[in-house]
Amino acid sequence: MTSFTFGMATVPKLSGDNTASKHLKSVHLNEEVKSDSSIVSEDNVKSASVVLAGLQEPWQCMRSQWREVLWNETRKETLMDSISSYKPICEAVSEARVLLLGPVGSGKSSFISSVQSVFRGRVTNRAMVGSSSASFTKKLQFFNINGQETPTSLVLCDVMGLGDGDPTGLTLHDTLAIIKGHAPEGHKLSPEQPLRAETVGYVKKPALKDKVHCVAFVVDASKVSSYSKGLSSTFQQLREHISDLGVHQVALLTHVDKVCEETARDITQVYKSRIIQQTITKAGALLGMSASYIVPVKNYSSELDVDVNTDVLLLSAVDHVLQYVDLYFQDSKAPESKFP
Ligand SMILES: Nc1nc2c(ncn2[C@@H]2O[C@H](COP(=O)(O)OP(=O)(O)O)[C@@H](O)[C@H]2O)c(=O)[nH]1
Ligand SMILES: [Mg+2]
Repeated sequence: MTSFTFGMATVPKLSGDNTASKHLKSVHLNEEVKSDSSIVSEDNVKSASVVLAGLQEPWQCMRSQWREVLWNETRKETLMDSISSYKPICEAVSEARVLLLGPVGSGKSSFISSVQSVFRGRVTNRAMVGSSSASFTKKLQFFNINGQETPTSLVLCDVMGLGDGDPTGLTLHDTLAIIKGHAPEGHKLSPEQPLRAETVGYVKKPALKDKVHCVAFVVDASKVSSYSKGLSSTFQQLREHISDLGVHQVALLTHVDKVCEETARDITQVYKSRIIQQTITKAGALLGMSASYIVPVKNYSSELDVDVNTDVLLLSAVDHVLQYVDLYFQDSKAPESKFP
């Protein structure tokens, strides 16, 4: 069984505006620059603008957020209510299944635990979070996100990391089998034993409820520039196949606290941080995806207590994912649905 060492693939162009690049053109000089008398000559301001446009500037923070997020308890409650009351628009489906895909250590299991923690009001480690370079999660695990009182209709699916040439990683064949709904919960994934009709528990004729309704790619912001070319072609090839199945894809950019000190200190700075904006653009290139599909996330890793702003960012990511889940259900309801 081959792992993810595929050749370059052409990726279907997805629509959506590139918010990041739009905003890059409208940066203002910040206070720090204006107050520095060695810089404020007309020529220097001009050249500073050029440097800004080219993004090689040293100024880290913008004055206003390039995506509008309200950071307060009310916003958190609103998001929690909307996620708790979320129901798939297809009657035949009671739960929305979202598959998290990404390299080992990108923060897939941590994201699941973090979302669980938000609803529990304390940091828990439910999905197995690992620190080794090998995949901790070998089984296909479904995590039902519990709301404040009752379970939500959201199920996050955790699997081992993508192969990227690693023979122990998840294969394209198994990834697609999971998305098509053939894999039973708890199935132990192994590149030597690909999922097939003879596999115990194999779902021969998956219904809509058995399938994955949205894929969320998970990438580590601190590694976006160092991920291999092979991983990029793996992503792009995967995206092509997943798009053929009619499944929408988004991406979560984790570890944002590791790339921007300001954001590590205060998560509400995340949409003001130029470094994070640039990293989102880079992640878009890595994934072959417009920046508008990518949201930054800071998972709970070493914290003992939840924090309202981190909660808002995590819940906003879930809300973002659910929008694309809904699109899938809308597509599947359309009379001219071309679902395989
Ligand atoms: N600082 C920081 N650490 C993170 C974040 N997300 C995950 N981690 C850490 O990264 C490591 C790998 O995370 P894990 O969830 O096991 O990755 P997985 O292999 O994709 O499931 C763990 O030590 C986590 O605590 C994050 O957003 N920020
Ligand atoms: Mg994991």
